[in-house]
Amino acid sequence: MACKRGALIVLEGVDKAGKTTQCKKLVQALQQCGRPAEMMRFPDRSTTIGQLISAYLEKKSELEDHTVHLLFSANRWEMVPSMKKKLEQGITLVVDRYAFSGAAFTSAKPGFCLDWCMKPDVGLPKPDLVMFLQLSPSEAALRGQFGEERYETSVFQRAVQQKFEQLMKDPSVNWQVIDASQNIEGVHNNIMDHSLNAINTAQNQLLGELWK
Ligand code: 2DT
Ligand code: MG
Repeated sequence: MACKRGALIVLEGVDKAGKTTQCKKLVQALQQCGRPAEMMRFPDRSTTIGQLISAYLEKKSELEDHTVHLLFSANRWEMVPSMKKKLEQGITLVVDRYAFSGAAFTSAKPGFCLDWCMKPDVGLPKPDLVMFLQLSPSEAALRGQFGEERYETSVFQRAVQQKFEQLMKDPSVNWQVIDASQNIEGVHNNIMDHSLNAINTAQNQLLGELWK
């Protein structure tokens, strides 16, 4: 390796846990201490596939449930070449949602099993660290109303939370549960500690393949 690779760091969690805020703060803090870092998010609504997904989430279109699941996965796969390139260049990627949201959200729908939902994402770049921002449904409710998009109801979010809990039992993934009920700085400090550890460890390891 010409230079040490960057780490693939993912933030997951239910709505209102603060994923996006924390991803932004993490990228800034890493850059400030001289570690190249960039933020990504899934779904990436900017691509052709991402626009189909975005219209579906905004309830401007209907898509069959298996179909939209595969589109979410395709939206990750289409980014893989650029992700690998950046990691090889030594850039740490901080990702707002990944395959875990994919499996948790679809498997929370009736008629889907977690195993089927994981399959399309098998072999994606494996995150060096996945932080789950843990927030109870009652604390999430205190942070305000859900939005207008599809899936933004407390009943569905509770089902999603249960699926995440099943996914977190997988010891092949480096899960860290973060208490998201603390203040923004407290959560950030926690996330920064885990991230610096992951960056140091990743430097000496090959990038893995998810769920393989
Ligand atoms: P944002 O509000 O973070 O833009 O998410 N989702 C996300 C899925 O159902 N499958 C996936 O693979 C991913 C990445 C979670 C938009 C919504 O899309 C859901 C919330
Ligand atoms: Mg949202």
